[in-house]
Amino acid sequence: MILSFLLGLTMMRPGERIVADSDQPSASLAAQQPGPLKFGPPVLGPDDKPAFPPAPVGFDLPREGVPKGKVETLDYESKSVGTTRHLVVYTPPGYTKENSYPVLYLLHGIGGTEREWLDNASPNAILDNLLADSKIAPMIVVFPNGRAEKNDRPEGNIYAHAPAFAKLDKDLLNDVIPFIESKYSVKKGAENRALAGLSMGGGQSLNFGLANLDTFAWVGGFSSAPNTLAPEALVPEPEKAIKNLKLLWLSCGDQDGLIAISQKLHLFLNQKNVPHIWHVDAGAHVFPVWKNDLYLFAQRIFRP
Ligand code: FER
Repeated sequence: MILSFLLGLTMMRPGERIVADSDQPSASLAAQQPGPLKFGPPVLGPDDKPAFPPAPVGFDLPREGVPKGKVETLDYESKSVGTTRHLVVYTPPGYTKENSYPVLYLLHGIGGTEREWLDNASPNAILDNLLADSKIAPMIVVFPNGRAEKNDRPEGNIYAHAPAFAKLDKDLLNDVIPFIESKYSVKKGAENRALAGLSMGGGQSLNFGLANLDTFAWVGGFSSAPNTLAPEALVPEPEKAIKNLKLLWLSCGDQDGLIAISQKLHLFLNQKNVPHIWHVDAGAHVFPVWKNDLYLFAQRIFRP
């Protein structure tokens, strides 16, 4: 499903996500049920600009003559959730057990599932093309389901399931990663694991990545949602983050009302001298922004 989401904008564009606005007729319903927080229109400061030029046209389209990676859906037993769960895995073209690979764990948004990236962003084409152009390290990409509860489909009021997103760390650390590392030829150690995601998955990546610096050295939040912890809670020990992280990536669209969350973290990280990338793209809370983020982020992970 594509969740439409309008954040700080007055006009809806195709493919955009909506945030229910409590001034709308459904106000009484919204008052009783968990719903999105309201954010005003983005207020941009001097730092809020692109760190990199946008991806070239066609970066996300399958290119003739470019070897293609493999995408498969697998089931694993999750002890922490107590069910068999699905995840999607991309292995790069030429994947062989003779080699071993770093792994990017890439998380979806509040209305998505393990298929959201695949169904909306052609991440496999983006990665195949980057690899063919020698712009990324060959890597495995794992797309888990971010809703750590027995029924993990985006049904009913999707905001009511925010607490399940907050529990993904156990599933990720104790079930998903061991499963992937037993099944694929994977390089171990934090410097070979990246955690990134969009919106709700961006908040999860910052929350879990920064709390588990022994597990992940490359962390990225794309248009991170209100599930993102406060900066002081995310980075309680700046020295430790500075020492352990190889990349901390923050990005957001310049028309996305949620940008205030990332702006606040960016300013805190600057105050504490924690190196990071702050990339503000042109766009709202939409997949074109996240595709570009994946294109840029993938080129900066698993590098010396
Ligand atoms: C919220 C607004 C947006 C929220 C979550 C989101 C949990 C997530 C959006 C997305 O994943 O696209 O108030 O609260």
